[in-house]
Amino acid sequence: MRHPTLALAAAAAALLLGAGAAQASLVLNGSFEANSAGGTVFNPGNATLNALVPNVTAFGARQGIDLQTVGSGYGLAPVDGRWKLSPASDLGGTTEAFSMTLSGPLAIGTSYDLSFYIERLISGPFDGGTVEIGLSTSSTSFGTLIDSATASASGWTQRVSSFIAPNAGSYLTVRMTTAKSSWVGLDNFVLTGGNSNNVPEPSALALVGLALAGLALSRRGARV
Ligand SMILES: [Ca+2]
Repeated sequence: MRHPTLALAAAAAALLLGAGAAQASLVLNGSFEANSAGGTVFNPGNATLNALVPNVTAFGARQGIDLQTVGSGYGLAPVDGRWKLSPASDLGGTTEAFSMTLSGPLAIGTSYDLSFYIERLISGPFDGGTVEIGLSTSSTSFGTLIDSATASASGWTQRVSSFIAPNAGSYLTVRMTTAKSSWVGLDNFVLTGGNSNNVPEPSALALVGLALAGLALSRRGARV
């Protein structure tokens, strides 16, 4: 690169990109890989599931969120690791719901990025459906709606969204809607942002500013 200010700007941009990529997810067990199950567990009661999967708390009125592993017979293999969770709901009736513990409370009014995978599962009248995502200060209540996703295609679909934290929640929550009899696979919840790691270093920002200023000056000079 011939222009020194351009090289400086490129270096600063690389620093910024590097800072973003290094972030760890705030969800403690969002891929459900930490668990003490020996194999797929269909229709466990909430207490049973909660004892099997740390940092996951089932709390819906309908109980039976499946913990599925490779070869369960329903849907594809988990998209990340060997385990996925599969909540269901009854048309117009009760729903399964769970929360995932975060590494700490989110900062109200701050932007966060969420990614997860949803899979359409079919068994009798239970066919795909819509999940709602919430942020809650309690492990056993849904809290405030921040996102939703529908499993309408076959296979896994990645859902990516951003939200402004509506409360200082320490729990990411999931519940099925009851517009139809629903059953989905879920995996790899990743939540980033909101902390100092996500804010560009002042020195990096200053580098970008200096580089841009230098570039503007050199361009102005070139025209004379
Ligand atoms: Ca997984």
